[in-house]
Amino acid sequence: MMKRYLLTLAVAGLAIFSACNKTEKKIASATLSETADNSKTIGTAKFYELSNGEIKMDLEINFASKADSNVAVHFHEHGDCGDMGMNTHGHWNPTKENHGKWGSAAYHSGDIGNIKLDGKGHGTVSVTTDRWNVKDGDLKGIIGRGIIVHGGTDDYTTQPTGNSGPRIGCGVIESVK
Ligand SMILES: [Cu+2]
Ligand SMILES: [Zn+2]
Repeated sequence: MMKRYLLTLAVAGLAIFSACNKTEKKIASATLSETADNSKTIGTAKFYELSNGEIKMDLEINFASKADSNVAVHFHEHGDCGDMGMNTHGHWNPTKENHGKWGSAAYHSGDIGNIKLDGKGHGTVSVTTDRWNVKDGDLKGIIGRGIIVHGGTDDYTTQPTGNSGPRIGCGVIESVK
């Protein structure tokens, strides 16, 4: 009797879980590679549109040579990873704010910030925001932006970059059809 009750609970839980998932639609993604060797993938970013119009990003990094350290992540203006990531130019800044910590009084719309990597170089972050969309030519449009992984720690203060160190990883946000 108890077993059956638990099973019913589990099935109900699954149903609720999948119902929630249906409100998320995958709309964009980026594959991040080492700037020094773009055949080496060091992470992925997946973007989902929520039913309320906000965008959620799940970012995962696997960068063994950066184990037990912080890496700083930002969206940069251009989706060109050439010249060791320099072709992405500066931080994407559609709202003309200062560089800063995500969620603070002022920050760029792609200031994801520092991600702690574990002993294997693995780290994740999820961000949900109304600062992004996937509309062509829109001020908030993220398609075609670069994502840069830096080798240092973002101090969230130095303008306009956070003094985040060299550009060691890079990817381009592409729409998913
Ligand atoms: Cu950056
Ligand atoms: Zn910034």
